[in-house]
Amino acid sequence: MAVRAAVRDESIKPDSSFLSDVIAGLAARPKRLAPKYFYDEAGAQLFEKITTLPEYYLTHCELQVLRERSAEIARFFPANSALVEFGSGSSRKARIVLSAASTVSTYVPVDISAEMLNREADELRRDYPSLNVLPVVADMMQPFSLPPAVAGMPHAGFFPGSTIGNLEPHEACSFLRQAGRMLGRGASFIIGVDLVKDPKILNAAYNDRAGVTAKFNLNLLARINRELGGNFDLSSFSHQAFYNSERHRIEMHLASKKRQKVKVAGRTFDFRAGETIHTENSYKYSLESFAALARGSGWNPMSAWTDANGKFSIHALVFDSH
Ligand code: AVI
Repeated sequence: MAVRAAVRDESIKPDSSFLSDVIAGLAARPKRLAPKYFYDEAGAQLFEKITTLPEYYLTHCELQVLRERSAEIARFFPANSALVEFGSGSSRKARIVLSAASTVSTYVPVDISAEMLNREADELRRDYPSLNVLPVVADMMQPFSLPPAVAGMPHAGFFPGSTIGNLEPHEACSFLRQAGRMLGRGASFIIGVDLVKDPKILNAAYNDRAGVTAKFNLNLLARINRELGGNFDLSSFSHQAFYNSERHRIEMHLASKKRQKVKVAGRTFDFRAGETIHTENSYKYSLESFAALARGSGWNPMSAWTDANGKFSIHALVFDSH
């Protein structure tokens, strides 16, 4: 599952932050829930399905850019370097760049799911016998330590999928700074970023005809029912996703179809008809606005590539700050 440990936390126990975040989010005005809670097992499977949908161009386009530009991307990986992937999931995209980069001697996949990491690491060792694979179980949004074995090596980062778009721009900036401090001065960073485009294409990508994105969104309520003893009636909420052109983001919401009360962990929450829970933002950048964000976070934009239709971009950055 290539999802985005950025927005996933499988280690949640019902009595931990999931419960307190849900209670606080449903009590807030407007109501909100963090997108990292989408990714329980059912949510992760639904996301995998989303990446195969015809309307969800992001994955197809990013794979196209990675395949077409793998040789150019590989030039950003110095001799005997360590490639650190943030939220590695299935490492499907890393395989494309690793196959083109003989200079990478160590691959450090970072993910919150130990089980997936170890399984994928075994397969990578089998398929790339000369590659040293050193997985790290961590929440990549928090500072974490790299394996001591890569200490003296040049580092490069890899963060595909436009998961950076699920962060608020100020959070994306903190994430980039933190990654830069960890990877070190002179490190390169290859990042996938979805681009601003015709709202029709954006709206279709998050309102697919098969209804998978709607299921993915509603699964959050099902998860609250399963894990926190909630009594959400899923049929009385609907999926909403629309492009907010002022803020350059897709917003996802769950809208209450009627006036109703919902109980979670013994607490009651009132919904007005039409009231929504804001569940996700997915920011879209121009090549320039992402380069500006990178610059403001201590990174020097070096190259950017897009697919033939200019829908999705891959940026190469080099860390310039201390
Ligand atoms: C993981 N992330 C980049 C996806 C996105 O497009 O923002 C999550 C997603 N939400 C709805 N569809 C996909």
